[in-house]
Amino acid sequence: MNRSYSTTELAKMWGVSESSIKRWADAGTIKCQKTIGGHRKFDLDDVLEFQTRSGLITGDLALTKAAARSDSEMEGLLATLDFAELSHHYLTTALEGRYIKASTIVREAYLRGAKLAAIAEEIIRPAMKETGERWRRREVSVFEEHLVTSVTLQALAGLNSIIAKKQSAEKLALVGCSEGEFHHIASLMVQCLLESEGWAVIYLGPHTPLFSYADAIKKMEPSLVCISMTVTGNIEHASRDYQSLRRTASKHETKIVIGGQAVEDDSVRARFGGALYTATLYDLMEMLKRNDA
Ligand code: B12
Repeated sequence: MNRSYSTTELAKMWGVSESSIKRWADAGTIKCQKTIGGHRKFDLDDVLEFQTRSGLITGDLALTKAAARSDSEMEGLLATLDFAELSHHYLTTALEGRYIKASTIVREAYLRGAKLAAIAEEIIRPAMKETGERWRRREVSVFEEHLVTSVTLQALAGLNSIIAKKQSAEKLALVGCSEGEFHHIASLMVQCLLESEGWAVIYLGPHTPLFSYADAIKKMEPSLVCISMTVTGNIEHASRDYQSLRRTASKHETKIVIGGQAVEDDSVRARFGGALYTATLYDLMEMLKRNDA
C-alpha cells in the first residue's frame, strides 16, 4: 500500500506553511482525503502528481518514489533508533549533498529521544570516519569529503537551533580548536552538548592560537575552556603557548578540557599537563555530571 502524508509532513518536507497546504487542498489543487477525525491525508501518488503538475516543488525538496520508499525505511530506523543504519543512511545522503535530508535524520533522532552525545558518537562520527577511510582508499574524492563536511556543519547548525537550552545559563565555557587545526566538527558538537546542559558557550572556532584562549579567559572569565586537537601540527609551539594558557587558567580557576585524535597519544597529552582529557562526548557528559569541570 502507498504511504500517505499529513499536512504537517508535507509542509515540513516542502518548506511551506501548513496553511498553504490546507489552502491548496481546499481549492482542490492537490487531492486529499479526510480522516474520521477531520484531518487531511495525502496519498503518495497524489503528492507526486501535484509536484509534477504544479512545478512548485523542485530540487532537494521534491519527493520521489525512491525517496518515499526510503522515507518509510527511515521511519523504521528512527522508531528503533538503529544508530548503525542511521549513520549509514546519513553518509549516503551526505555524499549526495542532500543536506536537508541529512539534517532531518539527526533532528528526528533527537526529537525521538536520542541523546546528543549518541547522535555525535553513533551517527555523525562513524560517518565522518568512514568518509576518511574511503578517501584513503581513493573511493571518494576530496570534493566528496568536503561535501560530507559541509552537510554535517549544516546538520549541526540545524540541531543546535532546536536543542532545548536553559534560558538563564550562568556557567560560561569557551570552545574552539588549537592553532593550525581546521577539523572543527567535534568542537561544534562540544558547543551543542554544553549548551544543552545549561552552559553559555562562546565558540572561537578552528585555528585559534592557545595563547589567545588566555586573553579570552582574562576578558570573559569562563569556568571552562574546551579545546579540540585532531592533528598535532607544531607541537613545540603549541605546548609553549599552552603554558601561558595554563597559568592564566589556574589564576582564574578556569578548568581546561582537551580532546581529539591528536591527544589520544599519551606523549602528546603529556605536553598539556593540568588539562582534563576526555576521549568521547559520553566522557565529557560524565565529567560534567561529576562536576569535575
Ligand atoms: C573532514 C576531515 C577533514 C576536513 C575538515 C573540515 C572541517 N571543517 O572540520 C578537511 C578536508 C579540511 C581536512 C583536512 C586535513 N586532514 Co582531515 N579528516 C577529516 C575526517 C574525514 C573527518 C574528521 C571529523 O570531522 N570527524 C568527526 C569528529 C566528530 O570525530 P573526531 O574528530 O574523532 O572527534 C571525536 C573525539 O575525538 C572527541 N573530541 C574531539 N575533539 C574534542 C574536544 C573536546 C573538548 C572533547 C571533550 C572531545 C573531543 O569527540 C568527537 C566525537 O566523538 C577525518 C577522518 C577521521 N577518521 O576522523 C580526517 C583526518 C582527521 N584528517 C587527517 C589529515 C591528515 C588531514 C590533513 C593533514 C590532510 C592534508 N594532507 O592536507 C588536513 C589537515 C588540516 C588541518 N590542519 O587541520 C587525518 C589525521 C591523521 C592524524 N591524526 O594526524 C585523518 C584522521 C584522515 C586519515 N585517516 O588520515 N580533514
